Amino acid sequence: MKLKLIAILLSIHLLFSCSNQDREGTIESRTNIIFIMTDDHSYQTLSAYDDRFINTPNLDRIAKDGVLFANSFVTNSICGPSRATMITGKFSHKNGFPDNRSTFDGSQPTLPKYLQKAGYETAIVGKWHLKSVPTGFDHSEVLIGQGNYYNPVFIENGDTTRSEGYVTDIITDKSLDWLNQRDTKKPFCLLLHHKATHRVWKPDTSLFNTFQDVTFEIPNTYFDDYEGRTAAAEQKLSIIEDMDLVYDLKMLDKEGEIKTKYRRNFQIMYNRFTEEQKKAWDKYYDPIIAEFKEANLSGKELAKWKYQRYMEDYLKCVKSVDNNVGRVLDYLEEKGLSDNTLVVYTSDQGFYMGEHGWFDKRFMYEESMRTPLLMRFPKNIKAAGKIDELVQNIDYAPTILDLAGVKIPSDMQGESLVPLVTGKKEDIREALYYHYYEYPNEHMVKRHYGIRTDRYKLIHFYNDIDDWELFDLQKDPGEMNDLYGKEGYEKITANLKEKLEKLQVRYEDTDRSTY
Ligand code: SGN
Ligand code: CA
Repeated sequence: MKLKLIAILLSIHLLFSCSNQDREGTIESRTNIIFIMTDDHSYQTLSAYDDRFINTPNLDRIAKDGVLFANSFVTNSICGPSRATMITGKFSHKNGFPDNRSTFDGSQPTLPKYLQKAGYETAIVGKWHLKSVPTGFDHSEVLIGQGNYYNPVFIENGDTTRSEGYVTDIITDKSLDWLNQRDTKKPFCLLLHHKATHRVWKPDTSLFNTFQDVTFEIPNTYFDDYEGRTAAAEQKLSIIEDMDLVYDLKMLDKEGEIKTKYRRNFQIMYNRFTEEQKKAWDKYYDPIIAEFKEANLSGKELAKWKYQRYMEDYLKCVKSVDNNVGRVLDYLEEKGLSDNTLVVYTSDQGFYMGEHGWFDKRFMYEESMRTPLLMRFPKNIKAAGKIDELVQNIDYAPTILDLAGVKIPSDMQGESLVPLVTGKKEDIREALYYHYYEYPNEHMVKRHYGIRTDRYKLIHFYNDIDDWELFDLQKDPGEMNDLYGKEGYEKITANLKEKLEKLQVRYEDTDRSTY
C-alpha cells in the first residue's frame, strides 16, 4: 500500500516536471528576446512600410525574414505612457502612467518581472523615461530623462557615467557588451531602447553628408487650414509656426543674429560637444546657416525650407538607427543566436513628417496613432509576411510571455500575437481603443479618446472642449474631412458610439472623475 502511494506520488511529480519542461523547453530551445524600440520613428520613414524618403535595409531585413504588422497602433501616443503600456500589457488608466508627468509605480507586476520569475536574465539599455528606478531588470543602463544625442550620461545600476560619442552607437555598444557577458545558462530578454529619432534630431557627424541635395516631397496636407477640426486648429506642433530655427533647425549663427525662443537651449547642448565634435558640426552647418541668412526667406518659401531642413536631420537619425540595428542582427548571426531569438522592432509611437503641417505626435490621427512593428520569430515558429489585422502595444507583453512559455496574466489587456502570425486565429479584435491625456502642456493637444475600426475613426475631444470627429479612412485617409453630424452618417456614428462604450467597459476606462 505504502509503495503504491509512493509510486503514485512519484508519477505525479514526474508528470509535473515533464509538463514544466515541455512548457519552458530546454535552455537551448527557449526563446531569447531582443526588443528594439526607437523614440518617435515614423512608419513613413522605414522603407519596408514606405520608401518615399529613405532606404532602411537593416530594418527591412527583419521584415523580410519575419512579420510586418501593417496595422500596428499605440493606445496613447506619447513616450512614457507607451513604455508603461509596453511593460505592463495594460492601458494607461490601469498602469497609472497617463502622461509624461507621471511616475511609474515600479512595484506593479511587469513583463521583465514575469520573465525573471520564469528563469530569464533581463536587461534594459537606453531610454527609460518612466522616472522611478527600473525594477525587474538584472541589468539596467538607462539615460537620464530624454538623454543627449552626444556624450550621453547613463545611470548604470545606480551609478552615473558619461560616455563620449553618439548615442545610437553607444546604446548598441552597451547592449552588445551586456550580451557578451550575460549568463549563458539562462535565456535572455534585452530591451534595447534608442533615444533616436527624438527631437531635436541631431545627426551623427559621420552621416552629415547623407541626403545632401535631396529634395523631399512635401505632403499634400502640409498647408492644412484645419477647417472644421477645432482641436487640430489649436495645437502647437506646426513646423511652420512652432519649430524653432535654432533649436530644431540648427541655425546657431556665430554672430548671434538669429534670435529665437529656444536659442539658449540649443547653445547649452552645443557647449556639451567635444572640441572635435564642434569642429565637425560647424564645418557642416556654418555654410547652411550662411546660405539661409543670405536667402532671407519668408512666407511659403520659409515654410518649405523648414520642411527640407527638418527632414534632412530626422532622416540622418533614422539612418544611424538602421546601421546599428544591422550590427545587432549581425551579432546574433555570428553568435548562432538568430534561430532562437525573437527580434522586435518598434517605436514608442508614430510621428508627423509634415502631414497637416506638423511634427510630433499625441493625436489619434493616423500618423501618430500608428507605429512601425516588425517581428522576426524564432525558427520553431513559422511566421513570415504581412499581417493586416489591428494590433496594439498592449499586445507586446502577452506575445513575449507566450513565446517564453509563461502563462499570460489575466489582468493583461492585450492579446498574444502568436496565434495570429501562425494562422491559428484570423483576428484578435474588431476595433481599437485610444486615450490621450497630456493637456494642457507643451504642444497643446487636447485630451481625447476614441475608437478605430478598419474603416472608421470616432474621436471625442474633451476637458476644455466637447467636440466629436468622425472620419471615413477609406474615402479620406488623410483625415481632412470631419463627418460628425453630417447627414447620412447618423447610423454609423450611433453604432461606433455603442462600440466605443463597450470598449470602455471592457477595458474598465469608465471613471470620468479621473480625467
Ligand atoms: C520633449 C520635446 C517635445 C516632445 C516631448 C515628448 N521637447 O518635451 O517636443 O513632444 O518631449 O516626447 S524638447 O524641446 O525637449 O525636445 S516623448 O517622446 O518623450 O513623449
Ligand atoms: Ca516618443
